[in-house]
Amino acid sequence: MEEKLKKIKDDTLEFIKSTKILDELEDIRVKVLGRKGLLTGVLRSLGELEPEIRGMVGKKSNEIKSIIEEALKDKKDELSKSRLGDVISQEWIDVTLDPEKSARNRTRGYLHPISQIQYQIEDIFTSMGFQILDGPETESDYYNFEALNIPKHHPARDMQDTFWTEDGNLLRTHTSAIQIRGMEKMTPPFRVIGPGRVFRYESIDASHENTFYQVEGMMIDRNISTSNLIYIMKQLLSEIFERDVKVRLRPGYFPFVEPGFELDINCLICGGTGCKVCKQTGWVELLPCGLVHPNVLRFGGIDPDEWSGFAFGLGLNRLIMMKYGINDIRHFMNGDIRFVKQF
Ligand code: FA5
Repeated sequence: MEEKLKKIKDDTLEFIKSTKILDELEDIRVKVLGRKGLLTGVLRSLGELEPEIRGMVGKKSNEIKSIIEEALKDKKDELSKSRLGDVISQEWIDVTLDPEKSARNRTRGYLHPISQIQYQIEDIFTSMGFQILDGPETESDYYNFEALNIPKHHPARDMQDTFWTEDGNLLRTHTSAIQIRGMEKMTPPFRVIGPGRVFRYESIDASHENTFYQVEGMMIDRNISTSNLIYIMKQLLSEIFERDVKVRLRPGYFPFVEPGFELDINCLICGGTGCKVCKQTGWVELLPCGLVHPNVLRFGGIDPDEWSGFAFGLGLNRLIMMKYGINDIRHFMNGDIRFVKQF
């Protein structure tokens, strides 16, 4: 019996020493100390033993039970600690890090309101089947003026004061330059928008910048009329402002559209009573537009007898000013992070 007890003890301690798996400790506990375990069996059979060895076997069994329990506890502590170490070193998310104190929380960036509105407009138009085009900020005279029906020495060139480069190119004065590039690439029918930054050699005031943002839009198809234009413009404004806004359409002159319109919005800063943003008129020019001039279609390689279209040029800075009640356009470019953080 003594030998049997020694074997139970040695085998169990050897197993506990060698295992690296936490769950196996429970298995061996059940196998040796459980209700039907090896050592429990010995203790249960004490009554069948000769009285002279019964005391010795009982005492020895209880000693072995204590030794095994102790060894199980020590091994369990050891494996638990090393498992935590493994988890911490393998997992890249430290769930114990305090988010309030973490550097990541403090250095979070913000999308500029112009980017936000541009992405929103892109979503609105792509959901209506428009594709997004890009174009260069440094443009040629051809794409910015000539192909838009503004030949050299045409008085309409004075409508947009221009930054010229020494090699005869220019900083694009409007995103309409993207129109011709689009027509050259696409086969009608098509719908495109071209968002981007534009530059004008202008004096700055509450509603004029020398660097600002526009989104150009163009739809070419058979039998496009002013009704198509008005429908799309209304759709755009109702989604942007999420409420009814008062707009007016009045004749406007742009050499690249015929007829041309100015779509003005009732000033949301002063409610139409007059302020420095609307220059006391109660209205803000927001969205010039019109039906594409046949000459412009020809420049783009499109037959005006078969195809027609509308185009518009939306000023993004003024749109955001109206949406959020910002009373000075200079906030967009002054780099003050407190302004950007509000959106
Ligand atoms: C144009 O730039 C035309 N290319 C728009 C167009 C496209 C007309 C297609 C017809 C068909 P305009 O110069 O009005 O038009 O500028 C368009 C918009 O840009 C204005 O309504 C206004 O919202 C904005 N904008 C113009 N000048 C400035 C400026 N200096 N500062 C800030 N926003 C401006």
